[in-house]
Amino acid sequence: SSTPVHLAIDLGASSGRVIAGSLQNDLIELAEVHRFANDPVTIQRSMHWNVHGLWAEIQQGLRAASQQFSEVASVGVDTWGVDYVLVDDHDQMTGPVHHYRDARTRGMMERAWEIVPRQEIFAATGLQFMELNTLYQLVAARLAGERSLPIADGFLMMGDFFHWLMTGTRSIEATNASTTQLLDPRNQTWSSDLLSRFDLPAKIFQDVIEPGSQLGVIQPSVASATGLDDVPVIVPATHDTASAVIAVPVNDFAPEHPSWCYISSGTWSLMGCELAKPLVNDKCAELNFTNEGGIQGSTRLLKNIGGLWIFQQIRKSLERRGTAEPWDVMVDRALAAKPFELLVDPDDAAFVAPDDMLDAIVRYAGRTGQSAPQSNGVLYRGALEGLALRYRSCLGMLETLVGNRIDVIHIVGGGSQNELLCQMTADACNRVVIAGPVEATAVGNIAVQMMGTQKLGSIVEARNLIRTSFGTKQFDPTNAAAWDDAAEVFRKLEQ
Ligand code: ADP
Ligand code: LRH
Repeated sequence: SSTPVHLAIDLGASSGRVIAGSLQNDLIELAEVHRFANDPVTIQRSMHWNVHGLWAEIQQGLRAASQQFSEVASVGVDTWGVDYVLVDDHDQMTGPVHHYRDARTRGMMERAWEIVPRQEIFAATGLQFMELNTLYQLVAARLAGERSLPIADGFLMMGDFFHWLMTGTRSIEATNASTTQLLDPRNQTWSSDLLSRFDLPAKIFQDVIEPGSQLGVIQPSVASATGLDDVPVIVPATHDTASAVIAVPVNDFAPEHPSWCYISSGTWSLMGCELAKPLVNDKCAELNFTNEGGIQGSTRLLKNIGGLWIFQQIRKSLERRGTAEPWDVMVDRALAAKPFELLVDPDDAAFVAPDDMLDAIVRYAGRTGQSAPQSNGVLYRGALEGLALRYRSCLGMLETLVGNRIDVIHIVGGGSQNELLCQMTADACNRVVIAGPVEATAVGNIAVQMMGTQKLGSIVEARNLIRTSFGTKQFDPTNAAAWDDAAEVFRKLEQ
């Protein structure tokens, strides 16, 4: 086609894709150009990302796009949060790229709090406490004396890293930088106090840039590998969750009294509200919610929930046993299974990185006084019901924090295709659920590229366009009462 396309490179924790987006008859049209798995690799006992493989896949996708479309207007990358790459003054990586599930951070929050008390870290950053945060990864690196840190000259987050490979220019984009727990959410500057007290080299953290800016163009070596000569790289909201939130199909932006919340549903479920400014108070700290950065200085007040990770890992376990089934078959079996036979708390520490998820769930059932699942249907259903019940708890906490009732839950991302989970969410939360778009992250990425090239004016305009461009599906609560009893049981399982 001859309409200019914008290319979103969207890397999730389970898969990556290159998606082309263009304006056709006043609607956004998407075309998936390339999709690939994103599987971690273990080197000795340490879990890493295969960044070389990802870069090869990205370039393959870019080449396919340059062959498929006559004009590529811009490119931008978004990825999962918290992970980083260190580079030296010779433009070489100084060490491996650790996966946030790598065991090196076990116990590191407690170690960090001995250096700077928990309340002070929260006051400085407004972030939820999770062992996987960049801060605890860097503390782990520092305490272990990892050599890659002192010789580093630059710190890049994953999206910044691929932008650097594409353009040769180093930058740190604001939304993903907000996941480090080292950035002040009120003015988007690095906390020099935290950096110095944790003895982290301040010089490697350059000032953050806002999404929407043009970083540069595809550099010659990459242009010859991909066929994308001189194509601008426009930095989107590089944190995948920030991009996904941009694509929530509502008609307002950062409302004062939010009547809707989102669940960005993939490997993780990120559930929260979009606010105009951070909410850094005691209640937020107590409920362990986070103030991550959104588009145009907005705040994503949210909580990380274990998400479809368990569902994905059940499938991996079954794959090893030669009995894995496709997602839709898993959902069908869960639908046919008896309700509330097994409840799995997605945030139980046992599920962060078990060697085998099936074994972990059987052990969990034993430990929590539940019977081990006797069929795959019960197993799948227990994972989904646990997730829906966790959403219910989280909704209650969110309403406490924002101080009003939330009427509608928007589910976006790959998990919005799981209609059983959407219905369970509506029932468990007793709220209307609106599902879609599925590729919200890529859509949000593309919308910011369109704003950066003056094709779209504002977030509200982008959202109106997104709403008309992509179908959504509504789920109304049906048997909320049945979930009240299950919620009682579930409350005892939550840690
Ligand atoms: P991430 O960005 O974290 O890699 P995605 O947003 O791509 O995750 O969502 C992946 C998840 O979407 C899968 O784990 C799976 O549970 C769910 N999913 C994908 N396709 C389907 C489908 N056809 N039916 C139900 N669920 C699906
Ligand atoms: C979702 C996500 C989430 C982070 C996690 C590491 O993909 O970016 O927002 O907390 O990955």
